[in-house]
Amino acid sequence: MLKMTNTILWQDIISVIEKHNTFVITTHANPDGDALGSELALAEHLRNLGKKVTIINSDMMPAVYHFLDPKKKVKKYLNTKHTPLINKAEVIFVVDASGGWKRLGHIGDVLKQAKGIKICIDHHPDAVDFVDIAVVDTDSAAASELIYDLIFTMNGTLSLSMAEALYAGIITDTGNFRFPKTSAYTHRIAAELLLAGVSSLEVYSQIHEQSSLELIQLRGYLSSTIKTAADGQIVYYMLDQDTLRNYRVNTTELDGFASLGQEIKGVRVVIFGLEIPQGRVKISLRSDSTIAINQIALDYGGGGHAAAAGATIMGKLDGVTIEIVEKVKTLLACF
Ligand SMILES: [Mn+2]
Repeated sequence: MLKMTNTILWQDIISVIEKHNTFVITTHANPDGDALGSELALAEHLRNLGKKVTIINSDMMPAVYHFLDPKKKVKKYLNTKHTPLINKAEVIFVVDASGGWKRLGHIGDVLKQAKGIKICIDHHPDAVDFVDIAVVDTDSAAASELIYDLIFTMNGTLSLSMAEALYAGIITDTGNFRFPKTSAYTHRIAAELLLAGVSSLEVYSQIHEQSSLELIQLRGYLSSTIKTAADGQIVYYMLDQDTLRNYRVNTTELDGFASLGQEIKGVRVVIFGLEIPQGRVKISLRSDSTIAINQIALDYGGGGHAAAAGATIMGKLDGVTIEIVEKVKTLLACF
């Protein structure tokens, strides 16, 4: 049976929306398609209801998502400009993040102290109690599904731009409808979004077919460095800042590099180590869903889903990456 819209689930949030006028929407650090799609669709929905809405994030929007935001409604947090606005907001929405204020990047501390009613809408499995009202559904494939559900429950009108934002959110978080949380309900929502005018090819192309030649060549280089462990059940590879500079590629363009190893037959876990400034390594973990790798990420102060997780760790690129490979080896040995 298909999951049905749950009015009771949304009741508290709907009554807060009805009673207030100024809203701030934010999401996790390094926002992805689902984070941005959820923010943009929710913002437009609230504006349609006559509300004053500002979207403020700690980090910049990756260029591939600019097509969703031609009027540049998504702002990067600037202390002097946005702190008064955040303090004045009656309601603060946190979407696609429920792991606490730290997940939101440097804007988190400001939001934490703000007086407005705090609401969280998310689907991550490591939710903590940090807001006044939370709807966290770990069965949802994307936060965009939940935003769709809220808009639908409120009888909101779905414009083409809202539908595109939600569709972008769903395809990025489901890996184009292939990850395990992709449900019949996901496809039902997608159907509604297509009926609202979304072109699946156009959205896909905007997100996945905008690479520079250098990026593809870097992927070729990285592919040639892939190493295996545990009889090929684990693959791992790493990228340092010098190589990134040589290929003239930005850290923000590396979306999808973590799943590169998943295309190899027999691979259960992929570990991608990326050297980032200040002596840190960003570890991305992917699994084929037969094994949950988010606990390893959590142990290092990171988080994520069973099949896709990550953490930022102090240390040297090869040292940190090998350490994680060893952790995964141990984990695999237990299954
Ligand atoms: Mn998400």
